[in-house]
Amino acid sequence: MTIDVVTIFPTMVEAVLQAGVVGRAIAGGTLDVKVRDLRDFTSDRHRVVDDVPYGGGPGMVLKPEPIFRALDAIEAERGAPLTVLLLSPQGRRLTQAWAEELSRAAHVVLLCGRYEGVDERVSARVTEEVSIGDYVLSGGELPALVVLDTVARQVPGVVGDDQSVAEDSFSRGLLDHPHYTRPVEVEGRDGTPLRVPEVLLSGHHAEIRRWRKREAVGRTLARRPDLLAGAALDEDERDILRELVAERDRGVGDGRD
Ligand code: 4HQ
Repeated sequence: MTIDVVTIFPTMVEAVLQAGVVGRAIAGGTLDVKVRDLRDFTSDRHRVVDDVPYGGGPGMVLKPEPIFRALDAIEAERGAPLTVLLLSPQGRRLTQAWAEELSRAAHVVLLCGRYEGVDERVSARVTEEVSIGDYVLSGGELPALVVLDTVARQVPGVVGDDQSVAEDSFSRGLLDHPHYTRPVEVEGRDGTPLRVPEVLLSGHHAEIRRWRKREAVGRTLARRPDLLAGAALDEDERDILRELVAERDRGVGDGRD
């Protein structure tokens, strides 16, 4: 998969892309990321990318022509119409399901805005606007990196173990179960022993699987009940959910708070 990122902060984007799983996928050629400096597509001596808003008001707006020239250059290189994703709080909210869909594309362009936003006429070249959530950031670079990371993880070969990606809790619409590692006991703030749940030390793999399902379903019911409507639960998980809901409705505590 190839991802073009158009930004006025190419070094910021490149720095993040060096690290971790995505960095390795780029170094190994599984993923091709091209970071394009929007200023390279200006035509004036000062490489100006922004201007004051028509109608007045605070802040600056990204000019359309450098963006058009950048997209023209990418399109000429690809020799095909582009899928252009503009990062914007006005966009469609990014979900795991959408990220999985995007990962099946051969190519996408991530267009990062800055300042108050992008001249509206750029929308003529935008396939879809993407929001990563209802909060305001200083620019589209961090959202673009979020989209890139979650899409890249779904590309075969990017994460070492394809099975772990497929089984990722969010792919199934559930929160994850708790994780523990050594040592088996650590000391809490007031000296209370904090132990790993006994079942995980038992070596009973069927019991461990059941415990993890119960934890995942229980946490989802307690913290994100909205997810359950769209979750792909297996038969065990559906049974567990029915039990937990019945307990909740009878007012039985589960020790979660
Ligand atoms: N911004 N999800 C403002 C975001 C954002 C978000 C990107 C800040 C665009 C102009 N993008 N610029 N939240 O806050 O995607």
